[in-house]
Amino acid sequence: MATVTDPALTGQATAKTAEQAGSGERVAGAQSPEMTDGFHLVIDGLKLNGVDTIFGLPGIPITDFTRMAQAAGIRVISFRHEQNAGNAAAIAGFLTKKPGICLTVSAPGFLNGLTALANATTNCFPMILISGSSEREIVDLQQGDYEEMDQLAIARPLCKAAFRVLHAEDIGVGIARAIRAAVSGRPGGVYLDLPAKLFAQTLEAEAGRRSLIKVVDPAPRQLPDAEAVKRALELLKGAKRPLILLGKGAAYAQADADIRALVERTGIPYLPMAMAKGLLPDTHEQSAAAARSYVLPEADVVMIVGARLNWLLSHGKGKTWGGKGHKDWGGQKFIQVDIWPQEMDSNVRIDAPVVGDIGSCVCALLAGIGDDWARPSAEWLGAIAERRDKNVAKMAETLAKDPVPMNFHSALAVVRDIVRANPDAILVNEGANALDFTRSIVDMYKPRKRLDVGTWGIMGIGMGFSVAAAVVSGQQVIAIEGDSAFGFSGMEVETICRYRLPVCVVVLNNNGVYRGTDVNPAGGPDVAPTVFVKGARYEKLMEAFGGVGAHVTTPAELRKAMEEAIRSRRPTLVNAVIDETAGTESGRITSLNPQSAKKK
Ligand code: FYN
Ligand code: ADP
Repeated sequence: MATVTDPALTGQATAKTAEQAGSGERVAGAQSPEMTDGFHLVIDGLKLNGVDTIFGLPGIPITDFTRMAQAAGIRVISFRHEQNAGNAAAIAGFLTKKPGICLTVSAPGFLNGLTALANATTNCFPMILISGSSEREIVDLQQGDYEEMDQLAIARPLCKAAFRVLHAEDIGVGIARAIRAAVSGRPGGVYLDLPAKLFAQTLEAEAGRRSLIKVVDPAPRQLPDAEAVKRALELLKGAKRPLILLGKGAAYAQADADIRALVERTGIPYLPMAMAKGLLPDTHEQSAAAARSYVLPEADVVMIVGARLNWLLSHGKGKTWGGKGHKDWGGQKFIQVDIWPQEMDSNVRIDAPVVGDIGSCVCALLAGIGDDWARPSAEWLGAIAERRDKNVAKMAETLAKDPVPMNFHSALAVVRDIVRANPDAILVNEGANALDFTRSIVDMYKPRKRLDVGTWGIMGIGMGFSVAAAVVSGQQVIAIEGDSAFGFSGMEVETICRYRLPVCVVVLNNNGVYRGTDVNPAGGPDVAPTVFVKGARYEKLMEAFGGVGAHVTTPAELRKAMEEAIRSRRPTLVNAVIDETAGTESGRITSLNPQSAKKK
């Protein structure tokens, strides 16, 4: 426990008289008790609960806190924008199953961190946004305090839980509540509001020590009901065309061996969602990723493990699932394994809900799958293999081409080889075309190695995710960025250089949002809204901070630059010039763009 020696308490105190003794006041010459304060209680409370890293951005009222935290041995990673620090904390939570900590200043800093907090909650990533805030009594009277804002009220609708601590003796409870809320049940984002005055409040060190809580079993196992498991297995056993759908919840659960055993022991084909790729190697014979639009409508029983039937899965209905119309169900029977009971029936009927933590649920399911489990029919497996092989062959043909200028396929064919040669590297991926092409072209081989835009399709996670992935794993990070997406967090290349992180950023530069070919329909001097400066040299940004910059126009140059980056583990940015006509509007979700009924 860090103590503070308060001259006000030490010097003058000794002069007090006997009657003060009665009043609990110190007797003349008595040793003044050790004292602590809000700064140190927060630091000690976080350390007590295993927090070893804080992602943040110093400023009023938390700058001294960042210094003291660093002095106390917590790694403080400072960013250039709070949203990136928040994204870093969120993905650290996904990778470690411990809440990632983001620390911001009040009001605008808090708001900048809020997007990341809401994204973390949407993606079920455990993180805690800790923000300094202005004084309650002034805010509640709206008297115009410095950076005045009721942050607690603003954060509440955007996260899983939100708390404010007003008294130093409550800091321990505040931190404990935040940690338990972030990781228990369905993980998510939590906001912890610490008004500026709290940091300077003092408390006797012993009382401070006693007020801190080491959270016991923050994410308790949630065992599924045996009847539910039995019902699910019966449904799966009776399936003619079964399919297992693995989502990022399954990746988060860190039950890799059991999930692999569930797939391999049943012989059932599986479809990984983007951040579940690598739970089993994408080259696995049971992977149906390359036959996606065949297996979804054709499957008769689908077991969903840690995924939601949200927009990414067309809400479990419509043409994607063989439904006639947009809202028609496809007739599949669904088994859903999820820790969040309310996820069941969120879009279509779940015939066999299995509520519990994925580790316990898969374990219970495996216990019911004996060696006599009937594997799927050769007809079903054969039909999938036929579609998959056709798609794989088509892809291979496209990847073998070597067009000039380079396009997404010829550039990503290199990335595909690089990731195959470095399966422990973590791939961060964002953009529209840069995202969708990378997802289907670049195979993943190990769990939790692909980090992308997730449930919201959010742009801007690139550099925050890359910094956190390198910091918490020590592994090489490869960030495949669309040029527009990169712009959202590009300034953090300075942060990557400052901490000498092994991050290789590849900007797929096609001169604009989606592509660089739009023209200004009004014919004026301004470029079209989606078009950027032509021939931008993004690599210079990295060089500006002492990192390595590479400007490449061919697959061979790209391969050389990436191999050198991985060999040296130096911060590197590869500006990969891509054909500006390559790519489609919004990648593979063009249909989400509303069309004007008015004829051009
Ligand atoms: C997949 N495919 C492959 C492979 N993997 N072919 C060959 N080899 C391999 N390895 C095939 C797959 O079977 C599909 O073909 C096609 O490639 C696309 O597969 P994908 O990408 O998995 O599936 P699809 O249909 O695009 O999935 C819909 C989706 C996905 C919405 C889940 O597009 C998605 O996750 N999009 C995220 C979009 C986003 O968030 N963008 C950021 C905001 S953009 P067929 O089976 O023949 O169909 C801001 O503007
Ligand atoms: P994807 O985007 O890959 O489809 P989603 O983020 O939509 O995945 O879904 C993840 C689901 O996994 C959420 O419904 C969440 O409640 C669930 N989940 C997350 N962690 C666990 C866990 N440890 N045990 C059980 N379910 C989990």
